[in-house]
Parts: sequence; structure tokens; C-alpha cells
Amino acid sequence: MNIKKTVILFFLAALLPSVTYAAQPFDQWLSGLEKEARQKGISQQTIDTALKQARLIPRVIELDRKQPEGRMTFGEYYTKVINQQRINKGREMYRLHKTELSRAAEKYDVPANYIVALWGIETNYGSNTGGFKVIPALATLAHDGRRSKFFRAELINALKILDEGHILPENMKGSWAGAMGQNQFMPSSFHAFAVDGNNDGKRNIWTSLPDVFASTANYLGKSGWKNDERWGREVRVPKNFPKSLTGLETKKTLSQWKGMGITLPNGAALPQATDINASLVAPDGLAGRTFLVYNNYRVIMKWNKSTYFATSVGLLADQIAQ
Ligand SMILES: [Ca+2]
Repeated sequence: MNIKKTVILFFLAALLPSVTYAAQPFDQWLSGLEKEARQKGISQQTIDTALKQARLIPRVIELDRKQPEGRMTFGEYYTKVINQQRINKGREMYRLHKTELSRAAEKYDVPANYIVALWGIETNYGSNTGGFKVIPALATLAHDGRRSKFFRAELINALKILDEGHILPENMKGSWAGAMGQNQFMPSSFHAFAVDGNNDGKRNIWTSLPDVFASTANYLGKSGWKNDERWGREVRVPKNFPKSLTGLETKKTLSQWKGMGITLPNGAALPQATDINASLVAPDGLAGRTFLVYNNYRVIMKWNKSTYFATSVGLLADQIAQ
């Protein structure tokens, strides 16, 4: 192909949308979905009160398309997510809701300070749960072509939640991507992990703290939490340590890491529980902060598959319990 032709084609391509998503008009698409919902056992009442009212939310697409601005370092992320105010508020919440937290912690065999840390990082202790109505937000993303299969399944899951009467459609709010309530469960996580902490027959992760705490605790418990271990800890790595040993793929016992010269940040020896398997995580490379992480760190990563997130949850949990 000659260059001139290529250039013309290039300009033509630029005039067209880069990918042709959502060929079907929304209303037409919605009636197809109504049919599917009915087939999957969703009641006509829920379809009429929630699904039929759904309209496209352009802001949701805008947020979905937003390119992440250059990759943040862990140091930058940590400063953004955890500040003294968030630590203080976490300690205050830990004291204020001690009875309910202890109940959830004992029942699901997980520590209360981690329940509070997840709550603090997800929604600033329930104060920032996202103002989007979940059904229209999920319908927008399911109609859009980018990840329609995933969001279509989540939309059906969300309709089931309404059908079961846990929350009214107008109060079913969440993030633009459908993460709901004070612990930001996706509808599928709601079905897998949300529980009724105050025994009123509803699993209300929007406004019932006993339900929020029990659901978070149940998530951790069901995901393999070991209550006799912590998440991990910050460590100091000796100079010229091989970078190839960092990452979650490499597991060694604490005594092996100890033998390679890894210590607590202040240079003191690592604790004696030497048979624990640990991986060395260095989100900003070996020149940044380094952590030995255990089984529970991997549990936190089931909640959110990010080492930045899991490390911050662990560090905040430690500070809250201090
Ligand atoms: Ca309840």
C-alpha cells in the first residue's frame, strides 16, 4: 500500500469511533434484558420498579473510559489512602463499635481491626459509599460493550438482591462500577458473602453496621483467613539483596528469610514463629519499603487484587489496633 493511501485510511479511521460498542439502542437492549431477568426468576415487580426505570448514565461511561494517569508508586498511594486522620478515625470507630465488631470477629474468627481497616479504606468508614444508583450504573456498563458479559451477570445479581428484599431500589447505591454499600461488595460478592448481622432478616450492607461488619468478617473467614497469623510486617532487607527473590511467587519460611539477613525495620531480629511461609513484597523496588507477607495477605488480595491495597489494609489494621 502506498503511503498516501495509508495516510488517507488513517484519517478515515480516526473519524470513526475506535471500537463500535453497543450497536443496539438502549431501550431495545433493555427489553432483551427484561426477558432474560424474567427467565432467571426475577419477579415482575422488581423488573417494573427497578429495571424498567433504568436509564443510561453518561458519567459512568466517562469514568469507565478514564485513563489511569501514570502509575502511582506505592509511596504515593499510601500517602493518599492513609493519613493520620484516617488512623485516628479508625481507632475511634474501633472503640465506638467494639461490641458489634467483637461479635463479628468472634463468630467468623477474624480480627476486628482488619474489619475496621477494610471499612476505612473502602468508604472512609461508611462516609463515602458512592452516590450512583446501582441498577442504572450496571445497566449502563452491561449495555456498553467493553465488559458487558461481566456487568450483565452483576446486573442480574443486583436484581436478585432487590427481589430478596434486602434494600429498596432507590436506596441501592454504590460506586459507578456497582460496588455497593459500606464495604463495597459487588452484587456477586453480596450473594457469596453478605450476612445478616442483626438478625432482622435483611442483609443490609448500606445502613446496618452489624451487617457490614459481619459481612466483611465472613468474607475474610470464607476466603481462608488464619486467625493465629498477622498479614505480614514491614522489614529491612540487607544491601545488595537479590531482586529475583521479591514477589508473591517466591515463598520461604521466616527462618529462611532471617538467615538471609532480613530484620525488623529497626534492625532487630524477626520474631521466632519461624515456620510461617512468607513472601517478600517490594512495591517500589528494594530501595522502597519492603514487607514480608503471609497467608492473610493473599486473603486480602482476594478482596482486591492489588499489593498496594493489601499492604495498606495491613498497615492500617496494625495502627488501628495500637
Ligand atoms: Ca440485617
